[in-house]
Amino acid sequence: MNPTPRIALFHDLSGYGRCSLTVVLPVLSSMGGQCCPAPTAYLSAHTAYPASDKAVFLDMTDQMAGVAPHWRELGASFGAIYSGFLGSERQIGVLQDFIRAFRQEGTVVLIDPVMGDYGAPYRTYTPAMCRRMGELAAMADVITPNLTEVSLLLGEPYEERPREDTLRRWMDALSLDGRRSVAVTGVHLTDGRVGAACLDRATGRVSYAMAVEEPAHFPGTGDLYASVLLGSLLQGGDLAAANGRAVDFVQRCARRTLELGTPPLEGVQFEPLLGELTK
Ligand code: PXL
Repeated sequence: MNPTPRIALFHDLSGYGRCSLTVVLPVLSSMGGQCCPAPTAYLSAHTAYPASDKAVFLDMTDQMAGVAPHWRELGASFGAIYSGFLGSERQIGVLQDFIRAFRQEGTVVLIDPVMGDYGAPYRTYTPAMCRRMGELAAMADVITPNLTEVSLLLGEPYEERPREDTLRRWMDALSLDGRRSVAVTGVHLTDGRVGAACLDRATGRVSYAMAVEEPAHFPGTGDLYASVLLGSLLQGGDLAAANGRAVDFVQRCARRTLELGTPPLEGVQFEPLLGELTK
C-alpha cells in the first residue's frame, strides 16, 4: 500500500497574498499528500488586491495542456485530482481531458468551482467560463462552492443568508441526483456563527459544521477550507468529519490572524497552526 496519496493540483500560483497554491501545497503536504502542481496561471498578487497596470497575469494554458502527455509517459497515477482558480476558458477542456485520462477506481476528484465572491464573479472570470465551470464540476466527486458560486452554478439569485430549506434544495440540485457530494461554504444559520453545509452522496445525509464568525473577511479561506477537507478525506475521514475539521481550522487561523493584526488582504496566517494538520 502506498501511504502517500499523490494529488494532481490545478490552481494558480499567486505571488503575494495567501491563496491557491501557496495555501494548497503546504496544507496537503502537511496532511500527508504528495503534491503534483500544474499551475493554471502566475499572478503577481491575487485578484482581491486593487486592479493595477503593474499586475502580472501569466496564463499557463499551453503549459498545462503539455502536462498530461508527459505525466502519462512517466506512468503517473493519482489518488486525487483537485482544481481551483483557472486562468482561461480553454483550461476547463484541458482539465476535463485530464480527468478522463487519469481518473481510476478510488480517485477523488474535488472541483472547487472558484468563480467569485460576495455575489459577483472575479474580474478574470467571463460568463462563458462560468458556464463551462458547471460542466467541469459535473465530473467531480466533491464540489466546494461558496454561495456566490452556488448561484452561478444553478442560475439562482444570490442569497447571502439562505435558510436551511433553501440550502437543502440547492444541495440536492447540485448533487446531480446524488452522484456527487457537495459542501457549501460561507453558510450562516444563526448570527455570530459561520461554517459549511454538506451533503454526502455516500449516505444522502446533510450536515453542518459551524464556528464563531470572526469579524473580518480574508481571501484564500475557500482554498484553505477545501484543502483541509480533501486532506481529511484522503486520510479516510467521512465528509461530515472532514467538513468539521476544515471549518474549525479556518476559524482558528482567522482568529490567530486577527490577534496578530496583519492586513486581511494578505490572507490568514495558517503557518503558525500548520503543525496541527500533521497530527
Ligand atoms: O482564493 C480564490 C482565488 C484564487 N486565486 C486567485 C484569486 C482568488 C480569489 O480572489 O484572486 C488568483
